[in-house]
Formats: sequence, structure tokens, C-alpha cells
Amino acid sequence: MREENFVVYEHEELSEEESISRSESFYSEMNKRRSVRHFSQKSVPEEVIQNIIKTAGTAPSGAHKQPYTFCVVSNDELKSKIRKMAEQEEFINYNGRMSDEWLDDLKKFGTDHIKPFIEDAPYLIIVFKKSYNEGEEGKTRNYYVNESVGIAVGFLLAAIQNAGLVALTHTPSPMNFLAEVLGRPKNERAYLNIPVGYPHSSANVPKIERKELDEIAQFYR
Ligand code: IYR
Repeated sequence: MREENFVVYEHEELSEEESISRSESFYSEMNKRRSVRHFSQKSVPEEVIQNIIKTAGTAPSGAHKQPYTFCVVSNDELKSKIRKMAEQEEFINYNGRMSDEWLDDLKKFGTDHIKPFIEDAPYLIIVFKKSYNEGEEGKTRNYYVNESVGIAVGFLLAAIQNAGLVALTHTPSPMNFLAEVLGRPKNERAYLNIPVGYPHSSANVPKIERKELDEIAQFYR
């Protein structure tokens, strides 16, 4: 590879103490994140949404293809349409499409097919994955698409928390209707619907515990 394709990596090294302290405080902030299902209708500056999507775009992706489109829906008519269609699919999910084990696993979250958050949240960030690209020279490939989009959404959720907002990762399966409603091209598939905004003043969240470090990590020292 020719040298002109590379630049020097700029790195500011932290002291070990600083590194420990910053990792602790980032963890402490992220540990406050909860999936919130009750949104206030309070508006959020679009600039904040633009910045969190720019943050998502900094995530690593297969061959640096950035195989995603983040569709930002704030239009009330579109939101109502999406809510109606999501509730139709969810009604079928909760009344036969999901197994008894699945319904049982969801009991503690108190979810059902009614989804007011789709209309209440000021923004829906609807994430589409690009299975391939359709350009002037025809189709080109993307790689590790699910991994790439998943990592970008992780960055997005962290940026939402950092901006003092809340979100829900909503998967109204099947999600094909989202591509139809938003007129997406045929190389794009809906990946997640993420309502973003402020929590409702009486929002509550389920009492759940997170796994301890030794339950999610193994150290091979
Ligand atoms: N998509 C449905 C069901 C649902 C599934 C899982 I896995 C959850 O963690 C929560 C809900 C819904 O949104 O209600």
C-alpha cells in the first residue's frame, strides 16, 4: 500500500490514574442508561440528533463501508402511520406469533401491542442496514453488515445517554412496513426503530439487575 494512503495516528496518552478515573466515570454514566417506554412530548434540538448520528458514523465497519442509513422521523403524520402499522404487527405477535416462553420472558417488562411512545417521542431514528450498495456502477458489496450496524447503534445509544436523552430499541417485527412507509430503496432493510427524547415526568422502568463482571467476562491472565 502506498504511503500517501496513510496519515500519522494522532494519540494523546493518558496517565494510568486518568485512564482509570475516566473509565470509571464513563461506566457510571452508562450504567444509568435504561430503555424507556414513556416519553415526554418535549422537543429536542435537531442539532443534538445530528450530533448523535455523526457519533454513530464514527463506529468501525466492515471495509469501512458504513452500511447504514439513519432515518430521522419527526413528522407527526408519519409517526402516526408508523404507530398504527407497528401496533398491527405487534397485535399479531402478542396473540399467537410469539411463543409462550417468549411472552413469559417479557412479563416483567409489562409490554403489550399498544405503542404510544412512537407518537410521543419527538424523534424516531429508524435504522436501515444496507445489505449491498446500489450505485451508478451497479451493485457493490458490504461486509459484516449486522455487526457493523450493531456497533454503530451501540455508539448511537451511548451518544444519546451522553446528551441527556433517553431511547428505546424497538423491534416491531416484521419491520418491512418501515421501508415501505419511508420509501427506502430496495438495498435497505429496517434494523431497529429508536424513539429518542426526554422521559415522561412519570416514566417508570422495570426493576432489573445487571449481571456482575464475572458473569459476563472471563480473564485469561
Ligand atoms: N417487539 C415486541 C416484543 C418485544 C420483544 C423483546 I425480545 C423485548 O425485549 C421487548 C418487546 C414489542 O416491542 O413489544
